[in-house]
Order: sequence, then structure tokens, then C-alpha cells
Amino acid sequence: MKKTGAWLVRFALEQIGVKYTFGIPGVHTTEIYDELEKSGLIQPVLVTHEGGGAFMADAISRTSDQTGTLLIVPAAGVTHAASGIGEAFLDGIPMLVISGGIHTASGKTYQLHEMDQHTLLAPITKKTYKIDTHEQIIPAIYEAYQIANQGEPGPVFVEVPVNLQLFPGEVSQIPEFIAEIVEQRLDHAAIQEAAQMLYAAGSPGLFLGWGAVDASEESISIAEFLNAPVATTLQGLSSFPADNPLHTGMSFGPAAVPAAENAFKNCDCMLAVGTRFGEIGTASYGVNPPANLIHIDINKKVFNANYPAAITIEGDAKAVLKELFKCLHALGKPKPDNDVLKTAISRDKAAYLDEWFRHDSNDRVNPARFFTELRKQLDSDAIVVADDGNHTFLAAELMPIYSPRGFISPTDFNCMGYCTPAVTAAKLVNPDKQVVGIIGDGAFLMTCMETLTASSMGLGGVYFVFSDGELSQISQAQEIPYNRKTCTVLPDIKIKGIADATDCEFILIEDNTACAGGIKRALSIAAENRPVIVDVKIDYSKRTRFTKGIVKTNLERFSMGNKARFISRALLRRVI
Ligand SMILES: Cc1ncc(C[n+]2csc(CCOP(=O)(O)OP(=O)(O)O)c2C)c(N)n1
Ligand SMILES: [Mg+2]
Repeated sequence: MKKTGAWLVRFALEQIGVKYTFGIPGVHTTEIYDELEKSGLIQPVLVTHEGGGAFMADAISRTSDQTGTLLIVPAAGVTHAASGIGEAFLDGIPMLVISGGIHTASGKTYQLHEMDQHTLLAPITKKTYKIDTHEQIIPAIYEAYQIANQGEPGPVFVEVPVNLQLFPGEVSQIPEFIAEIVEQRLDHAAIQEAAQMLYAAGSPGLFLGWGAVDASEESISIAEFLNAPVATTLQGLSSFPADNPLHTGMSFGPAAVPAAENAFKNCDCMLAVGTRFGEIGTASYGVNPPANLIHIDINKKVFNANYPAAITIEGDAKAVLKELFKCLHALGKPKPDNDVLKTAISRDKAAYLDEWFRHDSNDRVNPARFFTELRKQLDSDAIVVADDGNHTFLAAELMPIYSPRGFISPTDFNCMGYCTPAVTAAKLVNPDKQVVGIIGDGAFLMTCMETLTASSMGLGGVYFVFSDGELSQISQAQEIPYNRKTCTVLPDIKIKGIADATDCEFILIEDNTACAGGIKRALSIAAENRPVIVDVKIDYSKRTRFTKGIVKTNLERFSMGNKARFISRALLRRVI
């Protein structure tokens, strides 16, 4: 039978359950876009920039069971989208990237949008496909979808040349999609050994990354059985509920919140799940896990990469932890819960919060007051999205997260501009949940136009812009060594003007007294499906534990000579 390539793409995307595609059409994709217009199952979403589109596809994958999908033009669309594809790749997020391709039978070169997209995308995708025939389209898309979701998830790219899309070609069959079930083989001996090591430990602890996000029930059972404290990475913040008394907070080393730092001081056996011990997750490799490190991950490449592990277990976190809990149970009674640990955790958390409350924010919004009020008003299953900057670490330290996948942020690729599009997309696939973004003013400038996508689609996300007038995470890092802020002070921005331009509601929160009312109004407007941009005049004069911790860790690592050079330059600049 004969089918156009565009029809085959649509059929395949419908089969794998794609509900939305993100992108901007061009001459190399209009045929597919026209097909999607006919689809009752897929809605193509027009974005304002493919970079935003890629962050939107990423957020779909992080906050729903769908695989975020891009439909973009070759070259210019792909390079724009590359930031979001890179973020998904380094953060282990499934994504399907479909682009058009240049005409493969015209006999011409120097075509519009002609470039080798595969070489560009190879380092930030799990696999790329260049389609040559109509027959390949459906199987390639099915395979791309499976690869994106199997093992450690990530983006997969498929290029469909425009001539195949436009013109009918012969296909021998139109196969339906049948998901391939990959049989899990668990390493029972290693799991048994891990259970014994944990059970014998005097002070075990859990460290959870994003890879453990769908295994929080199992993590809770194990933590409670062992009466062990639980810390998370930044990306894994939602892997363990912050209202569980064993939850300590982000990280466990010198850049950790005090509850975690103290609870892990004597940790003699660590169960690390779904984390690569990457630079952000370890606060610049400032953590010091015990020799008895048990590392569980779906990707065996992460084992022993940065920290040696005593036991490594390759596999899906949920399946391995289920089995581990069974083994622990078989070893004996749960460890006694004498409340000492839990009391210390809650005392440390309260003291840290109090330290923030007592900080004088000088007529601006105190971050702890803001997040405490936000937590009070949000539902427990609300989704909090962060961007990358000082605001991210403030959120991580001061905003308790209660539900799995209830916090997402661009972590290892660390790409600013993530939050605004991600809020829009997370709201699209979670219409019944509150979705709020915490966005630095610098990051907001990069992708704020995706609030237009929200207003045009009637999506009530709340965009809290932390207006401090600086690229603060960097300007803070410049302060001591350079004593000047080269290129990190932002020009004056009228956030309200952006809200007007994109047809969003606007709220100003100028000081602590405006927090409760401003947040309440924002959430109630959003509940009516109207996006709201909130200009929060935040106070950044108090540093996070994370920032203080990484500065210390990095400085300590400098050689004596370099330390002296940096310190003398800093002193000299202060004198001059
Ligand atoms: C695309 C990109 N460019 C630059 C950086 C470097 N960077 C990391 S955090 C940061 C500051 C972000 O400023 P803002 O969005 O205002 O957040 P704040 O730190 O002030 O909360 C910068 C410039 C980055 N991570 N990503
Ligand atoms: Mg800022």
C-alpha cells in the first residue's frame, strides 16, 4: 500500500500515545503539522522558541506518564532546541525529537536548513535516526520511543526528509505498537549482601536522586525499618516526602542543610539510589560517603565513577528496593525508633528556618517567609518548578516538597530558561494540580514568552519571578574573589510589561506583608485557568548553605599558590 511519510509519522505518534507535540512549523514539517491537525489524539502546540519547546517536552516527561515530543524544523529548529535536548540528556529524561530533513532526491545541495544534525546531536541524544524510506518511518519511531524510555531515559532524534513526508511511498505493513516488556533480572546475591550491610550498620543513611523518584513508597519502608535519615540530591528533592520525620533535606556534606549535615555525620553505611554523584548532586564533590556505600542505579556506568562503592546493584530502583526491603525484613526486627534521630532532625530544621526568619530582609521579601507561606497555601500534590540560580537552592532548602515528581529543575546541564516553559507544559498535562514556577529574573528573560503559550491555551500556571536585579548565583560567586560584578547586574526590567504583552495577570509582592495576600490571589486566578506572573522583590542578602558550602569546598581544593593568588587579588581590589 502507499502512504505519505507525514501520515506514517502521525500514525506512529498516535500509537505510542503522544498527546502533544511542541515546535514551530517550517517548510520541512508543514505536511506533518497538517496531518496532526486531522488527528483527534494529538495536539500540536505552537511555541515561541524551540528552546522553550524542548523544555516543555522535558517537563511533560518529568510530570506525566507521556514522553515529551518535539516536532521541529531541521537545523535552525534543532539548534534552538539543543539546550533543552541537552538538559533532558544529562538529567535522564525521555524525549522524542522529530525534525524534518532536507530533500533527499532533488540532486541539489546548499539547501535551506542543510546541516549534519546527527553529528550535532550525537553527544546529547541516546540515538539518532535518519529515515531513508517510507517503510522505515513507523519502526524507527517505535524504536526511538522505546530507547528513550529504557534503561536510563534520554532523548532520541528522528529526521524525516521532507520529500518522504510529502509524497506517498510503498509500505508493506502498518504495524501497531506493542510495548516491549524488558524482563528485569535482579542481582539477588548483591541485594542480600546490601541488606546485611545495612542491617549491621550502626548509623545507616539513604541518599536519593531522581532515579528513585518513583520508588518513594519503598524508600519510606526501608528508611523506617532502619530508622535511618534520608537526604536527597537537588534533582531528587521529590523522591522522599519532606513531611516524613526521617527526611533531612538536600545533600549530606558541608553544603547540606543542617538537619542533613548532622544526621549524616556518623553515617557508616549509605544506600544511594538513582544518583550519579554528579557535581551538583555532591555540591562540587564536597560530600564524603562512607566506605560502606551501596549504590543502586539503572545505569551501571555511574558506579565507582566518582565515589567507590562497596556494593553496586544495577536495576530499576523500585524493583531493587522492593527486594531489598524483603531481605531486610527477613533479617530481623525493625531497628528501634527511639525518637532521638527524629527529634534532632525536626529541631535542626526548625532552627535553620528560624535563622532565616530572623534575617533582616530590609523591606524586601524574606525567602523563608515567602516559601513558608507558599507551602501553607499549596496543595500537597502541587508541582513546583525551579530554574537555575540562587532561587533554585533557596527553594531546595526552604520549600518542603511532599509528592513524587512534585519538584523539577534543570540540574546537570544546568540550563537557565527552563522554568517558564516547563510550568506551562506541566500545567498542560496536570490540569488538576497547582503548578508554580520559581524563576530568577535573568532566567525569566530567556524564555518568558512561553507565558504567551500559557495564556493562549488557557493554562493557569503561576510564575513567581524572583526579582533581585542580578544573575545572583554568579554575582555572589564574583563577590569575594573579584570584588566586582562583571556582566551580572541586569538592566531594569518592567516585569509587568511582560505580563501585559503576553496577556497574563500580574501581581507585585514587594515585601513580607504582601506575601500571604499575593500568593493567595495568584493561586485563585490560576485556578480560573489564567496564567499569573508575580514579581517578587526578593532579598538575596543571606547565602544558602549550598552556596557557602561549594565556595568553601572549591577554595580548599586550590593549591597553596593559587589560593594565595586569589586571596591577594581580592585583598588588593578591596584596598584599591
Ligand atoms: C544558559 C545558561 N547561561 C548561563 C548560565 C550560568 N548561570 C548559572 S546561574 C546564573 C544566574 C541566574 O540568574 P537569575 O536567573 O536571575 O537567578 P538568580 O541566581 O538571581 O536567582 C547564571 C548566569 C547557565 N547556567 N545557563
Ligand atoms: Mg536574579
